[in-house]
Amino acid sequence: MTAKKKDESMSKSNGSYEPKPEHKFSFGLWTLGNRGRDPFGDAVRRTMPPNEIASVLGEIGAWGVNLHDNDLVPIDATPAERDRIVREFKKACQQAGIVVPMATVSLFFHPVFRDGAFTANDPEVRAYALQKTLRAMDLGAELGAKIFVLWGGREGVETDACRRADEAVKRLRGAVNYLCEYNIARGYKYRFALEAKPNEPRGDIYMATTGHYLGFIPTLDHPEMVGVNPEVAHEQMAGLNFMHGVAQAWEAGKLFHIDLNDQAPGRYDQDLRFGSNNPKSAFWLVKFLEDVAYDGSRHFDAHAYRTEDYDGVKDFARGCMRTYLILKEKAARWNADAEIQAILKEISAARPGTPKTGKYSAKGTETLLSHAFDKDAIMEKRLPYEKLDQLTIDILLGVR
Ligand code: GLT
Ligand code: MN
Ligand code: MN
Repeated sequence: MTAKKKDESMSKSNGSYEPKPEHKFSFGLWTLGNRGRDPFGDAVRRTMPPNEIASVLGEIGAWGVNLHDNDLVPIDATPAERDRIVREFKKACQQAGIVVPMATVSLFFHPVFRDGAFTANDPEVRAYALQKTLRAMDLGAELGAKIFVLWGGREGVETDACRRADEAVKRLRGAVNYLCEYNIARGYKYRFALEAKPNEPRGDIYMATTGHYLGFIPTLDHPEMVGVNPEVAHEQMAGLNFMHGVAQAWEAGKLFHIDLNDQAPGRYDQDLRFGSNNPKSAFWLVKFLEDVAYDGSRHFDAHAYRTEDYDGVKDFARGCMRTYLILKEKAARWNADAEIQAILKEISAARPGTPKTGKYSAKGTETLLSHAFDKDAIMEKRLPYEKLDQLTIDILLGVR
C-alpha cells in the first residue's frame, strides 16, 4: 500500500469510529479530572476545572458528563457560591453541547465517612450522609440528571467486630427507602443505580457484587425505582464474568447504568481505559449491550495512566470510545457471519422426538416421565465451540 493510500484508509476507519451523541458516551468529571494521585504518590496533573472538562468532552465528541456533588461544588461552599458555580457549569455544558445524564454523591472522600456513611455506627454520620445525598439529588435534578448513582465505597469494614453485617444491610435499606420517598416528594423522577465493589477502599465492602444488589433491591419499599450500575473492574476484582452479571441485571429490568473500564485480575483497582486489558471480554460485553439494544449511558469510569499529561488524557478518553465502536462493529460482523450463524443453529437444534418442556402441565409431565432418553445418541451431536471461539478470535484479530 502506498503511504497516501494507507493514510486514506486510516482516516476512513478513524471516521467510521467517530463518537456521536446517539452512542451516549459519557465520562465523570472525576475521570478526565483525575490527577493521577495514588496511595504512594502525589498528583502528576494540574486541577482541570469542571467547565474546562465539559469543553474538552465536547471537543472529543462525548455526549454526557456525570458528577459527584463535590466534583463541582466544594463541600463547604456557601449557597451563593453553589448557585454561581452551577449557573456557570450549566452554561459551559450548553456551549460544549454536553448533557448531564447522571449525578451521584461523594460519601467516601471526606474523613467524616471513615466508618461508612449510611451504614456508619454514629447516627450523626448517617444523618449527615442522608442530608448530603438529598442536596446532591437537588443538584443533579437542577442539571437535568435522570439517573442517580449510589456507590458505597466506605460502607464496609476492616474488622467485623465493629457491627453486625445484617445491621448494615438494614441501615442501607432504610437510607435508600428514605431517598426514594424524597425522590417522589420532589417529583425528580430519578432512577437510582446501585454500584457494587468487593473491596478498596475498605478491607471488605458490603454489597460486594451486582448480584448482592439484585438480591437487595426487591426488599426495598420502591423496588421499581432502583436498579444497578455494574462496573467492569469491580466485578473483575471479585473474579467474576462481568457480562454475566450485566446480563442478569438486564434480564431483571435493572440495568439502569453501566461503568465501563478495564482491570487486570488480582491487582488493585486500576480503572483502565475500556478494553485495554481484556479486549475479548470487552467484546462480549459490547456485543451483549448492542444485541439487547441497551439504551442507557455508556459511561467510562476510568482514568488515564499516571504517566500522561492532558493531551494523554484526551488520547485515553478518545480511546475508550473508539474501542467501544470498534467492538460494536466486530459484534455486527460476528452476527452477520454465516459460518458462525450455522454453528449456532446446529448446537441448539432439537433431535426429532424430544419431549417438549417449558411450562408445567400434568399431561406433559406424564410424557416426560415415560420418555426413554438415548444418551449415546444425544452424545453424537457435536459442540464445535473451539471452532466457534476461533472464528471469534479471527474476527477480533482482524483476519475475518
Ligand atoms: C469512584 C469509584 C467509582 C464510582 C464513582 C461513583 S466514584 O471513582 O471508583 O467506581 O463509580 O461514586
Ligand atoms: Mn464506578
Ligand atoms: Mn472503579
